[in-house]
Amino acid sequence: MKITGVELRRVAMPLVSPFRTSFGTETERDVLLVKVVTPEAEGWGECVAMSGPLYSSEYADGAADVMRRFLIPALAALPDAGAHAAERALAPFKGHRMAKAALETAVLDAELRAAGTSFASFLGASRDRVPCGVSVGIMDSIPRLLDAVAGYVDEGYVRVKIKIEPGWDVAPVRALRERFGDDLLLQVDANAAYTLVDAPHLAELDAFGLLLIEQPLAEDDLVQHAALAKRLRTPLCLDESIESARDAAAAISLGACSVINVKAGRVGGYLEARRIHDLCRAHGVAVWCGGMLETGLGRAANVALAALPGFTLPGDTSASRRYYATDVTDPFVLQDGHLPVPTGPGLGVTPVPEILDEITTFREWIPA
Ligand code: NPQ
Ligand code: MG
Repeated sequence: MKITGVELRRVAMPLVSPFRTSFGTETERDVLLVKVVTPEAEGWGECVAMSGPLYSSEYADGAADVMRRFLIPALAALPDAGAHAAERALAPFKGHRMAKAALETAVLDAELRAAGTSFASFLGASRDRVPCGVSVGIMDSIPRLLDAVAGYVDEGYVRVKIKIEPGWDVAPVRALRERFGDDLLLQVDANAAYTLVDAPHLAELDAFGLLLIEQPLAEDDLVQHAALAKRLRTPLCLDESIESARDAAAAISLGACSVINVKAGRVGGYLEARRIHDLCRAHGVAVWCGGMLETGLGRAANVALAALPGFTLPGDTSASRRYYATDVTDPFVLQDGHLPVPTGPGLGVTPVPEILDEITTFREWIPA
């Protein structure tokens, strides 16, 4: 499979409601999509970088730049560009994992479409549907949070995660327990908003039977996460800190976490994401599939990944309408709290051309 060229596309997708985290408020998803063209098939990838470097150091314009200057030329030089060859060709370039993941995913999609194999079957999925959780942003008040969560529970979500930050943590969790009871699967995500000084305060969350607390401390501090984990009964989950299978191995050895949020974009692609799954499964560390407000393209790949046997906790694999009134693909619709794993070749979904064109803000063709 020789690459003919790559199309970069920026699309603007308004969110159905603002999404506030400890690092900011998003009202629109500004996404970079890539399409890899080969004589046999086309493949799609979605770059999960935000428009600004707030969740991680990567950002959409930076990802597009490193793709066009370095990553796409390296792929274009390959005589036979499968996903494994693509991963090897991109490895010499440091960092830029979200940019690499988007390209590797597009190459894999093209490869699998040509072979008639689905992402799920390529990755080793063991289920045909996955249970879905929902990530709920920081709200202006507790009544608003309770209303929002009630809506999601009514829709059927099997697990709720709320974003927390200093000043919005124990009280909202207590209110959720009072309103929805102890049976609601509930977890919290701090996106690195605390320091180890907050350990006694975070330990107050132990009273509420949370599934886990996600990324309480800085992304580059496994040692302090290990110290914090010893002081909490709530299982500690890492997100931003885990950028590779090597990071996951280090975190497990250090006792920095007992759960890992796997996001293929954050770790450089679905091949590395699967390695983290395999490593965690061997160590009895639970994994679940995170989300980055993906369009239907990224969502399809996430749902396939979440169908692997080691994904024992519900993921942030929400339905399209959690974020978007109109998705670029046929929407993912929740059925009894689950999403169906796509079965068609590759991602099993394609962008609807008219919708894609309508939301495109920038388009560039890079010939190989
Ligand atoms: C997390 N995702 O687990 C991330 C953070 C996040 C579903 O909670 C635009 C693009 C806005 C990516 C907001 C969820 C985002 C984003 C939050 C990612 O930490
Ligand atoms: Mg997170």
